[in-house]
Amino acid sequence: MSEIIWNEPSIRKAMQVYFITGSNNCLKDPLHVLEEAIKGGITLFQFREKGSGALSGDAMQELAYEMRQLCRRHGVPFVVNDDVELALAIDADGVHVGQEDEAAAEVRRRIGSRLLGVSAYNRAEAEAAIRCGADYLGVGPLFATTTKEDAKSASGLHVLKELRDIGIRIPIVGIGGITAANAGDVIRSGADGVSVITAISHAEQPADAARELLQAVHIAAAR
Ligand code: FQP
Ligand code: MG
Repeated sequence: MSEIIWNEPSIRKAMQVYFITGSNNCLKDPLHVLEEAIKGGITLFQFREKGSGALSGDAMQELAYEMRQLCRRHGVPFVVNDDVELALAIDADGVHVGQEDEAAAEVRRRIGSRLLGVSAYNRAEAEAAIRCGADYLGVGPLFATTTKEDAKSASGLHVLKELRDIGIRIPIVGIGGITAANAGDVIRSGADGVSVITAISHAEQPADAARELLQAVHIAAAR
């Protein structure tokens, strides 16, 4: 059984550098990329096996299980994208769902106290997600991204500011086109952390990329 007891400080901390990947996002062995990212200090991981060339069936499950074990060995919490069944089968620490996925309230019912993340593009989606029991919001795409084929257009950082201005306090991770160069702006606009695929998975040295992101988040959060 997933042994993590989530509370607001531990969720906020997990948001800092939230790495998402699947086999088709990686230029090298995805397990190697994840191991390097962990060495660099990622604070949360999401398994997202999706898009062209993605694994399915046993191969997908096997990779998910190996990644789950790697995260467990290193004390990095592990979240599954979209697939509640898979998350329960491999005892993930949480599930992330978007607006087109299984309803957040239903996911909450199925996963109990595991971490529940919900994507929000605007104020209405954010408020609905909170009502459904989300533990954190993934807000974006903030900047242009090519990773997700069906991504909406970039919202810009003002969405984060708006959510904080109307009094939303729940942990928020920014997503979409984030790099070490703009991560500080994301934090200063109100996010607790940054979520990335490409910035780490396509890096020459994923460990260095993760370290640079964490440093940018720390510096911005300290101001
Ligand atoms: N935010 C986050 C997180 N993770 C995600 N996977 C998404 C947003 C996007 O359902 P969704 O979720 O809109 O698209 P997809 O299932 O293709 O990823 F907050 F975790 F960073
Ligand atoms: Mg989804």
